[in-house]
Amino acid sequence: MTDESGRRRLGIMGGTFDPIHNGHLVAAEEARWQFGLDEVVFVPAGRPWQKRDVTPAEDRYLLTMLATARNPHFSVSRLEIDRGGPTYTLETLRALRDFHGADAELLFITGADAVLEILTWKDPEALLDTARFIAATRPEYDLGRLDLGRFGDRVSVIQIPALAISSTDIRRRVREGRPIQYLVPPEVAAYIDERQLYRGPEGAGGQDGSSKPSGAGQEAGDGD
Ligand code: DND
Repeated sequence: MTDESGRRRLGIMGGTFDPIHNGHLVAAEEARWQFGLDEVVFVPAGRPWQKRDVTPAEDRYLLTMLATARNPHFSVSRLEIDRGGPTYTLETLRALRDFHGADAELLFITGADAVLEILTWKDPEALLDTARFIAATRPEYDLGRLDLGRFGDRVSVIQIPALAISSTDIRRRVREGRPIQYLVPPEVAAYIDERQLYRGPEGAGGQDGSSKPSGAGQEAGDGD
């Protein structure tokens, strides 16, 4: 579907995806449907500078490929993985804008709580100029708490079925030998099992196999 001015609508689902789970997939699909997006491009972050001890990018990329393969409207980009250096969404959006030109409108999909964190990302004003943001939240969430007024019409909120799934919880479950079936696509569960991901203590495997932080910032919280 095109927008009023005939442009394609391109959804961008950025994430650390460590691992990707059904919450991410439901948010992307609901955004696609509600906004009539032609395509949703999943962009696994290469070096998420606000997180530490992230699983190697190639594993997260393959997990994302496996999780999205069955949806013809989903694709995966290596843009951030191949770019190197700390991952800034602004650079990604600018690259996509340069590639697609005026023919596409960019809509970046994120969790509703996370949208407030945009203010901590690199150059939030330029970000909001470059793309519109779709913030996914659960039904009956008190939207007043989100205080989105400051973003004007650049952020739209959509409601998705409550999914208390987080990557943090999935990593914890794998470590503790608890099931992750139905929380992630079966292909993702099989890959995690085959590659023995998330078996060691949290924080044991950094981006290059070490445990050093990827930059200043917090550890992964439960909102992932
Ligand atoms: P996360 O590390 O939160 O990804 O990163 C989200 C995006 O922000 C990535 O594209 C990052 O590169 C970008 N970022 C972060 C920090 C700084 C900068 C950029 C910068 O430019 O300076 P997760 O894999 O944890 O989550 C992916 C998305 O899915 C998030 O928006 C999260 O809120 C959302 N999500 C859910 N949505 C619906 N239901 C659930 C969800 N769990 C996570 N259950």
